[in-house]
Amino acid sequence: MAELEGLEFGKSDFVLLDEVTMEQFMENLKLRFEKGRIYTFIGEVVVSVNPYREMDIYGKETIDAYRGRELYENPPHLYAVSDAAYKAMKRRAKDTCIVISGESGAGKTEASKYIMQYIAAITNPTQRAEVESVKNVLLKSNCVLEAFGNAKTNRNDNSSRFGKYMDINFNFNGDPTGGHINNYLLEKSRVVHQQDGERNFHSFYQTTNNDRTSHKAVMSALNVIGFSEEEINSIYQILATILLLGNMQFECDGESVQIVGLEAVNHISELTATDPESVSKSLLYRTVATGGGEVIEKGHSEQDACFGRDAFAKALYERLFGWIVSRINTVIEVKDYNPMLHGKNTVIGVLDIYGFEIFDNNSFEQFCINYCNEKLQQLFIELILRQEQGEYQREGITWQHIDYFNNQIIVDLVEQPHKGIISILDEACLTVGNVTDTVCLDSMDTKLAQHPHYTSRKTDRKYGGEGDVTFMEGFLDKNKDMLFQDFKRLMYNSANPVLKEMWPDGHLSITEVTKRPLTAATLFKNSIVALVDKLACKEPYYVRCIKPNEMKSPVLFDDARCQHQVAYLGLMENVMVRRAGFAYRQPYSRFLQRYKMTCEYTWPQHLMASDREAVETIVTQHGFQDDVAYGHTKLFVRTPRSLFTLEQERAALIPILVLFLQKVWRGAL
Ligand code: AD9
Ligand code: MG
Repeated sequence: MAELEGLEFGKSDFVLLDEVTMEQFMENLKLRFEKGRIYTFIGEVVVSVNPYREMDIYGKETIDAYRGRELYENPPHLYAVSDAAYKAMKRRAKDTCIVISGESGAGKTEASKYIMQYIAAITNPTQRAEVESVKNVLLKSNCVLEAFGNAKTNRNDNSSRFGKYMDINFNFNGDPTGGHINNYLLEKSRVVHQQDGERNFHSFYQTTNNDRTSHKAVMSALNVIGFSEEEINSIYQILATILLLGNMQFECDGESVQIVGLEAVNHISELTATDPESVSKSLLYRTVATGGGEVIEKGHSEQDACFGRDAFAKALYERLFGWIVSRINTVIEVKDYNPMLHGKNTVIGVLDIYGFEIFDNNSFEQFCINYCNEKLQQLFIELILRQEQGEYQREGITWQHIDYFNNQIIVDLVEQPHKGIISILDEACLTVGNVTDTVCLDSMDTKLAQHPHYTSRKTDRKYGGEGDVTFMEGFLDKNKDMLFQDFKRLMYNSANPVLKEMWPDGHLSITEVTKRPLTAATLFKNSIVALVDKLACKEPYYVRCIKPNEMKSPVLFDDARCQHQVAYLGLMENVMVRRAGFAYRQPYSRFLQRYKMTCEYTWPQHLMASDREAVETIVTQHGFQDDVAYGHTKLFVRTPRSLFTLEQERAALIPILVLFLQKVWRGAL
């Protein structure tokens, strides 16, 4: 529980609410937002509301105030959790992670950057050059990843269109020695199509006049990270290629399909260091192996050619992005680390991943993103409960079970083998013949009709388009994620080694390609399962971000929108779990230090056998002995009211005490 700020700012920890009701929760959240207090604790979880304005709360002074302090010693802040994660890592050699969640525009990416800046600011006090350089690369990587992975959407001008998990490695001194970035499901469909009012990835505009300043920053970041000139040129050649593909048209002269205007082909061949014939061939034909083992070239229909062109453009971008991430990883990878010599190499992971998304038009991407959030929610519930339970056991206190909605049933609905939505989708994608999105939906309706959390247009006729609807249209294509092999071979045969490196699978000839690649949903599922495993073995810290309104306004608190987020983030459950047993706990020595002045037997000095005994004296004197439990090292308080009494008394005593001390000082007493 945070040290109490004045009550005019609301309660700095939701566990201190008089009653855990949605009404009280919202009232407190709103009051704090209006008073410019954008952070509030739920125990060790930080709830953050996007202020949509610059706040003077991230500077050096604030960093100094939080450095090395305990969570409850300062008002709630991102720095408080960052420091807690850092301390756990440093003092107890624990791998920790900070999971940041919330919907689009809620402030996750900004939070992740403040967290990284904080960690950078408090480490390497002796300014060792090699550590400084690691920190610099870690910080600069954000700028590059945002340029290539973020875009303006209708929800957020700088929306991350990929999920990011970054591990920062530390040596025994607690200084960063390197890191590793995992990226998840880049929304590559954006390369060829954007909804009204949205833009393509920032990178496409940064070479033109409107985004010049960001371009400079990206170039400088690429240089700092260590990208060579050849690599940087290749990046921009690929972007130019994608732009050319975007303008490419096909026409059919009745017999065969042709590319309109061959300059584009020549230009692409120059940019990609391939020959022009191969470029046009891969755009107009596909190589197929017949049943008899014969290899033939089959001309595209105009529709196939457009499909192939778009798939190629998307794949070029996706591979470029993946390559940039892996290139950064080779730079920040921890090298020459010898655990025998250097002690345990510990890690803080920072997860900034897309939150729940519900648009008017929800498609495959939203399905994947929301599935990922269900998985993380599952982990959140499990870990928070487990952590609480662990603490009570360690302290020898009886644990009381509380009920919460276990969303495992939703996770199963999506990922169960054979029966889950992903399996049904995959089955439809692997079936030869004309399986359409509608046929696949029929199959789901049959198989999942009985599931309590499954509804579809067929099983629920009152749907009519309002509410949270996901459209099946395009699902199968996005899941198959097909790219004609010819493009892979074209790129693999490029004379540009950077480009070639991005397409290692292009070395296979058509007869060698036997295995069907895994579908997009299955690949995503596998990566999320791996992510959850990674997080599950770390000590987790959470930042839950809330978007106050849809207008990007610093003054508007949209009650309904906020309440919706509080509900799906499970924040009420979080408060209840935290309060189920004991809302508040503190080591005896610290409790004593704070409240000893409220009891004549402990102030100024207590003469008891132990801190615990002194704490017992304070508790009994204030009459809340029935409201506490004594752990091995900590005092546990069941209801916040008891603590309020103490806090109020302490607040009333401080001015008297100050006066008293001043008098002593001046020799008046
Ligand atoms: V998305 O899921 O990637 O679309 P995020 O990452 O949750 O989303 P982001 O961090 O990008 O949202 O925040 C959106 C915008 O809100 C930023 O560009 C800032 O203009 C604004 N913002 C967010 N957090 C802060 C803050 N702590 N202080 C000031 C903020 N402005
Ligand atoms: Mg973001």
